[in-house]
Amino acid sequence: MEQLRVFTFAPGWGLPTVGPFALKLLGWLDWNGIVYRQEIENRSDRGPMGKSPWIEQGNLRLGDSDIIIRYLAAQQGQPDPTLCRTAAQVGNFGLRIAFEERFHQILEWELFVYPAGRHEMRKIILAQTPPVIGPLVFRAMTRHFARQLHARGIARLPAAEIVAEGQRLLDALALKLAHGDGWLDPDGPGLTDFAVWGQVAQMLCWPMQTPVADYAKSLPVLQAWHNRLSKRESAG
Ligand SMILES: N[C@@H](CCC(=O)N[C@@H](CS)C(=O)NCC(=O)O)C(=O)O
Repeated sequence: MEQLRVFTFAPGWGLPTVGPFALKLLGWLDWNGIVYRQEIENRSDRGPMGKSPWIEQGNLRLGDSDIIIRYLAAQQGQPDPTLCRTAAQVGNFGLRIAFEERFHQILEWELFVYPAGRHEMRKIILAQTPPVIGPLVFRAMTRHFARQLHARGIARLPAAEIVAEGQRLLDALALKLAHGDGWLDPDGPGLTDFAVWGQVAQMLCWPMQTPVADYAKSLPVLQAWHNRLSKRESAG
C-alpha cells in the first residue's frame, strides 16, 4: 500500500500539531497503530478542501478529519466510527459536535480576538514568516478569523458570555470524564476522545493566560485525561 502522508499545521506548545482537527487525526492514527508520515504545511488553502488537515496516499487527496478517519477505518476493516449504533453513542456524537463546532469557535476567539491570544499568535506568525510580510500575514489572518466568528454569530456576544459558554462546555466534559472509566468512549479512547481532545489540548498547553484556557487548566480531570491521551501510544 502507498505511504500515507498527513498534512498538518506545525507542532507547538508541546503538541505534535497546533491544528485541533489535525491533532484529533494524529491521535486516532497513533492509537490505532496506523503508520503515516506527518508533513508540516501551515497553509490550509493548499489542501483539497482549503482546510487543515488532509491526507495524501498515492493519487488520493482527502480533506476533512471525519471523512479521512472513515476512509482509513474502512481500509483497516473497522466499522465506521462516525456512525451512532447505540443511545450512548448518540450522546457522544452530541458532545463531539458541541466541541468541534461551538468550542472550536471559542478556541479561535481566544487565539485571534482575545488580546493575550492575539499577542501570542502575532509572535508565532512573525517567527514563521519573512520579516516584511509577517505583519501583513498576521493582519490578514486575524481579519479572516474575526470575520468568520462574526458571521457565525459568536463574536457578536459579549466577552463574558463567550467565556461562560466555554466554561459550561468544559464543565460538561469534566462531568462526563469524572463519571466514566477515564475515557469518553466506552471501550477505551475512540473518536469522541480524540475529537474533543483535539479542541481542548491546545488550551491545556498554551502558555498565555486566556479565560477559558485558564479554566480548563484548573480542572484536574481534564489534565489527567490529556496526559493519558498525549502519550501517543498505540492500543495494540
Ligand atoms: N471539518 C474539518 C474542519 C477543519 C478546520 O476547520 N481546520 C482549520 C484549522 S483547525 C482550518 O483549516 N482553518 C482555516 C480556515 O478556516 O481558513 C475537519 O474535520 O477537518
